[in-house]
Amino acid sequence: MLLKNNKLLSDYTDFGDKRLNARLGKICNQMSKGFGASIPSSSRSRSEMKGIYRFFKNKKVSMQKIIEGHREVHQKDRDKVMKQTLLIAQDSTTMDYSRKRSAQNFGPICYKYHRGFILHNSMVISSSGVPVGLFKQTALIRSNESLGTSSTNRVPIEEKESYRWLEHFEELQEYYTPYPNIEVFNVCDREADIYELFCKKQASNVHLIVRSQHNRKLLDKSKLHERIASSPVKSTYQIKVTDRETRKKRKAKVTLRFCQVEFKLQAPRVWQKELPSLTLWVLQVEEINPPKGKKGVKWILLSTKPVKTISEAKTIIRYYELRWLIERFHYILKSGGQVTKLQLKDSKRILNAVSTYSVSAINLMRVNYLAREHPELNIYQAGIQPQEYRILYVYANKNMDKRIQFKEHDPPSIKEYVIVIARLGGFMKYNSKNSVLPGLKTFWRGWIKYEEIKQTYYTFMSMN
Ligand SMILES: [Mn+2]
Repeated sequence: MLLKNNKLLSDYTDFGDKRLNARLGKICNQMSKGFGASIPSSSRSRSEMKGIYRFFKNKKVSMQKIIEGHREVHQKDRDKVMKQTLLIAQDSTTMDYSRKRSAQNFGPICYKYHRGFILHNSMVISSSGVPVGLFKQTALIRSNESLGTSSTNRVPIEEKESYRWLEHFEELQEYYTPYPNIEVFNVCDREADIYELFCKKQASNVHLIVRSQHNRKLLDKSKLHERIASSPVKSTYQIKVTDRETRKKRKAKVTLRFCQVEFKLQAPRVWQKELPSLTLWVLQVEEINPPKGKKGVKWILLSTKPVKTISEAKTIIRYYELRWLIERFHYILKSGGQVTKLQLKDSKRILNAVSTYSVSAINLMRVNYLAREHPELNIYQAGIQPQEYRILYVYANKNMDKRIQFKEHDPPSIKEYVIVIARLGGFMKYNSKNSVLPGLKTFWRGWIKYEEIKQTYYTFMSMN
């Protein structure tokens, strides 16, 4: 699957240089094989390693170009779809390079002596909860002087760090406006509760779902949070929530409230433009009787899409729940991909490497979540080549379990395929009937081993 995708990647990437385009595809393949390993140890030869370093330092290569190329791969059929809903989760994560060679080329993060950058991502997720790819990726490198001044409000939004949320939102409106058959929900956490962001909404097929942070004053002088809390409960139902610390899922019984609200930024300051008033829909889910010692779920969400029925409200809540996947992406990129261990010298090379690793990380996540959300899909439908599946199954049959049989005309489901890969990574809870799925980390460990096995197989084949 990765191979197939990466071949396509070079067809869509345009660095203005054909050889460079082809290199990106190759390098993404390379990175996914050694995902989590250093560049020298994932290279087969010195020249291959040097090739990667040269690619990262090439003037024509940039974070933007890499992600745009990748985006054209996963969005290539956008003019053919009849009707589709996409979620795009936006979020930031800090990348700490304090103890690395590149530290001086970055800026402060959190504290003065911590150095690195803020990575901001927009990640495309299918409405059934499968990661599709990245839409946009930007890096924010602070200047030394900026530290400690970010709390001041006395600058126009365009000069603020939080402008990144608006920038990503504007680009995705521009991108999807010509495709009215695709409905897009941009899903953000509390950090994005920015008045100016809501004012940017124009495209009728692109909506915002943002978790509310500020208890804003409404046009009728009441307050947003009190207003929603006092509106009638429309439904009581169960949702699945993931515990932040243990990452275990549990069922939560919640009440659901929603209503329409109108507000306007009170008396704009001199540095603010006169902004229009906003009509939004506010939703609240609140857990009834959370388990002892747990802080129950309570979300207040703002939606630019009208919410009139209970089922529309539940859909918005579900989309917000799926925002969790971007946190998983940041986790796998940092802890699995080990991108903060990179020992490249300058910041440009690091940023290019981060984007390349990001493409690999998201491909890996996609296979894993496809198995969770569409377990019955057969692997051919999921785009996996018979050859790849054959290598895996022959190996597993000989070394792990006699029951794992390769049957060309009776391909396994994506769920079984993911479990067999994860077993290479030490996943033990396996029986063919009622098995749980592996976590991302185990899957990723198995994936690396699987890549090695494939590599060995191809090497031997080429000798004959
Ligand atoms: Mn966040």
